[in-house]
Amino acid sequence: MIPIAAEPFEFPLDPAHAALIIIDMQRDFLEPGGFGAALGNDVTLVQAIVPTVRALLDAARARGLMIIHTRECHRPDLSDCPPAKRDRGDPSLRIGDPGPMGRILIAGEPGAEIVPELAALPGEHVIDKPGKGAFHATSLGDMLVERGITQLIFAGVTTEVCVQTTMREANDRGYECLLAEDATASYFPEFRRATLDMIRAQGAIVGWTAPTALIAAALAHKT
Ligand code: C5J
Repeated sequence: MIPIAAEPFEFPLDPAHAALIIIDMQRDFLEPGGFGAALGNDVTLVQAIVPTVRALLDAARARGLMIIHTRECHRPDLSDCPPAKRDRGDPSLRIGDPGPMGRILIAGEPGAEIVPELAALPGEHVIDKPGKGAFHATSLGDMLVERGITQLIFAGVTTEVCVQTTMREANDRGYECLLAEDATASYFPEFRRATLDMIRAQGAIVGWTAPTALIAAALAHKT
């Protein structure tokens, strides 16, 4: 075990049983013209973490961790998109509508792709998920069990929506969850801060948080 000086207390990293999961670093959330922007958000806030997520990804790759990238997207016929999701609110573009990067949040369209700086390498896993949580209606749970994974390191967007939902799903399934504090972002900085606080509150009720530099240093540590 490699101790990481995490919050609210030390995280005992076990690299042989840890995976990195990068949530939804897609053009539709990070670039103008995508779903995030259609909801009225300033995408520069989430773009800013790309270099930090890349540093964490490089450290995990160097250590040989299992690496999982998720993409929130739907089938072209929208059969996996409940009307309650598509019809809610008043976005300038809804899921499935044509936009500057193709149809919004549709698998196979340019907007659903992961940004080039963080694109998956051969051997890394890419999970398309119709929900906010990555365990819902995907094979993620089976993949992790098959690999004997017990710890998940999280990065990605948005902190309070898909990252937090997936951490809670993982926590309920018995995984030890560590969120890289500076490798996650929200369109609402106060929501990011509140999510970090609620994750580590009450003795790590959902999991731990730590800066990317400490996680990367632990991953580089020779055991
Ligand atoms: C949202 C996500 N915010 N990836 N998706 O709708 O957090």
